[in-house]
Amino acid sequence: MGLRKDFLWGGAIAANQVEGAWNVDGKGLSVADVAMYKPKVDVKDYSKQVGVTSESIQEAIKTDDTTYYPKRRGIDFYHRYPEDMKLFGELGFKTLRISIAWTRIFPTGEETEPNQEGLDYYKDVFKEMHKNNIEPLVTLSHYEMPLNLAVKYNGWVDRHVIDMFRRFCDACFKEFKDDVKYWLTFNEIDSVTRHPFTSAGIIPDKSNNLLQDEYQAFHNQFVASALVTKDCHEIISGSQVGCMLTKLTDYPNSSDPRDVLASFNKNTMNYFPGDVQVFGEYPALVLNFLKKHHIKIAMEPNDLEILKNNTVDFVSFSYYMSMVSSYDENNLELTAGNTIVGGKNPHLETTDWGWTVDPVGLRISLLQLYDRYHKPLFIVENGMGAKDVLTVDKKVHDQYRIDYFKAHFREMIKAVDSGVDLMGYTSWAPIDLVSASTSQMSKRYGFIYVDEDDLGKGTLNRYKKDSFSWYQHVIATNGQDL
Ligand code: BGP
Repeated sequence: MGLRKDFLWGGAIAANQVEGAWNVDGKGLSVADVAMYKPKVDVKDYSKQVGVTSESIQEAIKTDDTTYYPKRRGIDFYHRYPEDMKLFGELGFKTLRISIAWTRIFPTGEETEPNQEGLDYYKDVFKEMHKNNIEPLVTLSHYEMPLNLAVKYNGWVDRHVIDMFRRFCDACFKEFKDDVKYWLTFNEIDSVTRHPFTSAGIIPDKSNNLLQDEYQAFHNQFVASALVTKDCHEIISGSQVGCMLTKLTDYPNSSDPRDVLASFNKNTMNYFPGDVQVFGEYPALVLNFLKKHHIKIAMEPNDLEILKNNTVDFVSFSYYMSMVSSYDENNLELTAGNTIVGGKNPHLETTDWGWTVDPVGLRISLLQLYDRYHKPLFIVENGMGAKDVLTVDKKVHDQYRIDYFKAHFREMIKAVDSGVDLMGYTSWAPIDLVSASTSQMSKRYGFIYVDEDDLGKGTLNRYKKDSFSWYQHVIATNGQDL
């Protein structure tokens, strides 16, 4: 048994966390460009890390600062991608997951013609990938919608955004039809209710009814995802389109049936966006939840048909941690709660950011997803954020990262041996980058160290960590020698 021969080993990054060059070659402002690095916020307080207000956006628009807006500078991948791609080639990557910044192609989202400079940039990135024998896997929307659409329309709450997104995607499909076969529509689509601004451009203080707006945004994204899946299949023959979910595997805190019920409820809400994209319909339990909470989703007459007829080819997901639920005696029903922090699990260690380390949870997740969806799976994010130390001789001894991956790969292979159809694995992230939630550089994930600190100081030089040659060997032996 073991992994398939053409297993797609690689790494995953996102435009807004690596590129920098936030205001060059016609790029417009994206929601990521106004995300602040907040040194005083507790790294374990997720909601405060990603929160924005109308006021904070206006302040951000007025300044050219990159010190406290680190996603504007990234790791300068925009200029250094040939060097980085060579390193990925050296690692033996079969694939690299990147995203295309919508604002490089349509700076405000409302233009009718694409920005040629943006298209040319990605054309060259793909050329560089192919030169290194790396197959691109491209996310169309990874936390970087045009800021203009957030400010003007409250993001995905407004149905007009569907047409604008479709225009952007179609421009990409036409331009890159000979370069890219594998596409993902929305990164971690379930995150709309976790961080509505980053994920869907919803500015919470502009919403009279946030829950209502979030579910409307979900619906509009589902329809958009289905329509661009259809377009992609039509424009690029042989293309494959996947959904992308955050797998937040939840365990009951005890065998008390009420804890089991609470955990079931949590998992049901976590599965819901995947269910819509794979089965092409809303689950009955979620429809009932919406009704009970007086959430009315505005739909066009043929929306449900669009969803039904354009489901995804494969299911991709991120896996970082598992969670634990205990019952709340006042509420044993489904709730919108979609947090990433649950109760403590005494069996598991956590990272410095409070994320549990649970390799068996990856095996469970693979089995659950395959059992539920019967579609090929793709792990497109998994990794460990850590505070690495660069020694004076420019080494990083990250045995803890090797241990983390080793344990996860063992469980991944066991799941495959149980019959799960797994297309590939891309680590998050092969190179240090700006953290999505905390905007820190010091939450490092890479096999490649980037000399840059939280405030943007450093040479930006790249150094191979100990884990670099280890991962290289794992890929070379197709996971047989860990
Ligand atoms: C996922 C995102 C990524 C990424 C990763 C790690 O939610 O898709 O963009 O960054 O998590 O999270 P963080 O950067 O917050 O540590």
